[in-house]
Amino acid sequence: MKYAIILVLAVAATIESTNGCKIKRRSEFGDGSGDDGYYCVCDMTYCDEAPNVSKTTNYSKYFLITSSKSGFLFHVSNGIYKKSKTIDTSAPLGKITINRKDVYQEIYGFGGAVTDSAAMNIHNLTLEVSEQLLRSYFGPHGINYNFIRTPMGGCDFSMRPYTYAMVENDTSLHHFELQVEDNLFKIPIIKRAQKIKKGKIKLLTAPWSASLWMKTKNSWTLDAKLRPEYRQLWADYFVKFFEAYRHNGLEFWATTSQNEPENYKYIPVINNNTLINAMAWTAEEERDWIINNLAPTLKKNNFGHIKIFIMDDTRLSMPDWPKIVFKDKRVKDIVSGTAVHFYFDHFISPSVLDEIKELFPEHSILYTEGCAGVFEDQKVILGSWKRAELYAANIIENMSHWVSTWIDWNIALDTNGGPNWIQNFVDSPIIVNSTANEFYKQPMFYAIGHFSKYVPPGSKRIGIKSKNIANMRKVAFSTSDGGIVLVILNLNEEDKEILIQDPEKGTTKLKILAKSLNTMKYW
Ligand SMILES: *[C@@H]1O[C@H](CO)[C@@H](O)[C@H](O)[C@H]1NC(C)=O
Ligand SMILES: *[C@@H]1O[C@H](CO)[C@@H](O)[C@H](O)[C@H]1NC(C)=O
Ligand SMILES: *[C@@H]1O[C@H](CO)[C@@H](O)[C@H](O)[C@H]1NC(C)=O
Ligand SMILES: *[C@@H]1O[C@H](CO)[C@@H](O)[C@H](O)[C@H]1NC(C)=O
Ligand SMILES: *[C@@H]1O[C@H](CO)[C@@H](O)[C@H](O)[C@H]1NC(C)=O
Ligand SMILES: *[C@@H]1O[C@H](CO)[C@@H](O)[C@H](O)[C@H]1NC(C)=O
Ligand SMILES: CC(=O)N[C@H]1CO[C@H](CO)[C@@H](O)[C@@H]1O
Repeated sequence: MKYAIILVLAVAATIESTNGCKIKRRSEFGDGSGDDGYYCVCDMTYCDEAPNVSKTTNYSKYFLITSSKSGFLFHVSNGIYKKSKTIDTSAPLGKITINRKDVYQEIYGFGGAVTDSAAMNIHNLTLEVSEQLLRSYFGPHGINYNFIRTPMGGCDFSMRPYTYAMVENDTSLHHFELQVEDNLFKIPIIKRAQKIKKGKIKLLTAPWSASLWMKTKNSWTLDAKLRPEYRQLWADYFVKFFEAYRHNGLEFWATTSQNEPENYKYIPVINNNTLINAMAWTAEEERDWIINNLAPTLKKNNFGHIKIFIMDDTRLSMPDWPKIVFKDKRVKDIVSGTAVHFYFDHFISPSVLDEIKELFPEHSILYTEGCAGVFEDQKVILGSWKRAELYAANIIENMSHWVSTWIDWNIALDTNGGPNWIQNFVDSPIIVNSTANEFYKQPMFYAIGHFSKYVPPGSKRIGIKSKNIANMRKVAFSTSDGGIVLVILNLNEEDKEILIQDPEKGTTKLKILAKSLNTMKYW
């Protein structure tokens, strides 16, 4: 794979918007891929909001929020459920039936990552515009994010590789210190987000690599491991990190023990030159380190409440990794669950998630990282509807297989999809153009919002049955604000009429636009 910087040259035309924002269209002449769509420009003067729908006294009424390749962005309409007899169900229409009695996993929420790069990009906007950006994710008129993942030290989305223990052989961690990336960028951005969200954001972290002197090879990347003699020191390092963030007023909800411990196996298959920050572990090593070092050390230092998740890697590591860890009875009260990344999902059937959930029902499954543009030459594509479909299909499919949380990668990147010290550029739901002091809400932003805004934390996935709905994806929830949400993704090039049936409400006929994502919500 080439990691070339490819600027988006598509000619953008401003058109009338459906939600008040200045929207631009990716030109048909872009790259001939037909991957057309619209994105919204937010600047000093204007930024669109995610519409709030709330309970009405009208028992039959539902709201339908629609975004589409044809230019709808969170467009709200409504309709009413009718008693079945009054609807002509003779035509061979597709049909989706809600089954409220079939109750599955709890949804903990949605979020994204505040990497060094994301925080620097946001910081590069004026205070006013950057506040709009943060409100778009975390504000009452935004898409209701309640998770932030932030790396413990440097990752590829940093300007340089680093840790908090750069002084060689500092085995007492006497010189441990947060860096300029934390102090000037990540901590202020996370605190502003917390303020907007009134402290309700759950923070997660993971290290990408230990200091070079702690590793078996003098290398930031791939198969270099933690030296066995530094296992306790590495647990102490986690405590130092949590103490330093606590000192800055930030508490963590969870940690994983390592980001992508198996990426030494697959990164070389994609790109032999990638120096991605990494540290290799086996499942057995990770399990024993958590039991012997991390968990007792956190407990002893008043961080025992921080949840520990394992793996934090792609499904290529499943089902073996969680099996090896969870079969050991000692982890039962120590490890909360498995963290999964969405790259390579297409290689392995989602049934591995069902298998793990069946074997170990007490351990939850979180999606902790995913993004578009990893495998394509063109990193940032403004207005790509295909990438909105990728996100929506992924959330729908994964939540249908027991996933409780869906956390995006960088919450904001620049127009190249960076910065990234190894030029491993990718796309993001929000692209910042600091030269113009504006940012662009991509179709991916609306795609996540169709779930995160309308399915609040504490909701549960419920069952649905369907027939005759080829090329449509769907998932339903019973929401913690007392409602029902049905999300439907239409991948077809044509509009579709389908019947929606909820035995408690009746039946309604919906017109689902070609290439659209729809959230139906009612109480
Ligand atoms: C959205 O609606 C809910 C009630 O359903 C309400 O609690 C909340 O304050 C509303 N948010 C805004 C921004 O109006
Ligand atoms: C419920 O709302 C629908 C659509 O707005 C309307 O046609 C209907 O009369 C309303 N029913 C009641 C009882 O208000
Ligand atoms: C921030 O803006 C400055 C000046 O426009 C630019 O040189 C720098 O690369 C930007 N930083 C990031 C992280 O984009
Ligand atoms: C650190 O320890 C290693 C192994 O004992 C040693 O080879 C190296 O010279 C030490 N480095 C410093 C700067 O003391
Ligand atoms: C990486 O190097 C290995 C060994 O030389 C080779 O087999 C593989 O095809 C290379 N992968 C790529 C993507 O170039
Ligand atoms: C960023 O803004 C500058 C200045 O307005 C503009 O020339 C450039 O085309 C913008 N970049 C993108 C990708 O829209
Ligand atoms: C575990 C799981 O269901 N993964 C799915 C996530 O979504 C992608 C994209 O739709 C699928 O390819 C995966 O199978």
